[in-house]
Amino acid sequence: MHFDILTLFPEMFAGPLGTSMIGKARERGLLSVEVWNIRDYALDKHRTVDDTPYGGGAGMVLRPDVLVRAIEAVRGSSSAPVIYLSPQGRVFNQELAAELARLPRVILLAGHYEEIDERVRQHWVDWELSIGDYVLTGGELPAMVVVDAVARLLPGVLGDASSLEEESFQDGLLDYPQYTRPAVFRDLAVPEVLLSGHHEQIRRFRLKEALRRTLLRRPDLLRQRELSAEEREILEELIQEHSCEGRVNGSGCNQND
Ligand code: 9WO
Repeated sequence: MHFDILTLFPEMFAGPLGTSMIGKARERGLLSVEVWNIRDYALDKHRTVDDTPYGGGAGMVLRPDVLVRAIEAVRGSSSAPVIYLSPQGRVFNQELAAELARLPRVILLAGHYEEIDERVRQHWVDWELSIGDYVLTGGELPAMVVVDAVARLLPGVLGDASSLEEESFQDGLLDYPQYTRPAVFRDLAVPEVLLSGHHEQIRRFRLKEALRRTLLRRPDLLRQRELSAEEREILEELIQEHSCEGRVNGSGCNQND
């Protein structure tokens, strides 16, 4: 898969996308990332990329001629979608990451501080994505978040095929708790079942703890997800244990209770 990133700050991307799993995956040719400087498409002597807003007011606006020159140069004749990172976009999630991972190429447009001219948004941007309900100084960090979330889904990137399989076992649930040696640390014991070697009991324990965390911390995720018969049975047990019936955001039914 290929990512093109259009930005005014190309140097921001070197570290995060050159290190660790993503850096290795790029070296191995499993994915490629090209970072383009929007300023290279400004043609005047001072390489101006922005201008004052029509109607007045604070801030500056990225010029449509410069942006569109950059977008068209990078896109060429490809049909890769242009994705603008903005707080006004659809909220990015795992499902969208999986959808993007099926595409051969995407173009990420990261603005910085100022907004883009609305005509570019309406006629050249295909998708507008937000990584969450907060405002940043620019779309660069969100662009890196999208690359990271999508890249780890590409075949071979995580190396260990079972990590994704494991994840899909509990797709849409929060992770179960993990423990490592020693079995007792400062009087705190690892749950007995994990030392037992009973694989079926361990599987059920993990499923129950994943469901417990999801019920207590993110009940909204349970409402979005289909549950198997076993999961529904375990959830009933949990609702009893925590007295959560009908008040999943009430006392005893929250994180840390
Ligand atoms: C800047 C500004 C200046 C004066 C008046 C109004 C203004 N609005 C903005 C503004 O919203 N700037 C954004 C900064 C423009 C797009 C790039 N920026 C950005 C992206 N901030 N936060 C994001 C972002 C993207 C995806 N998910 C979360 C946050």
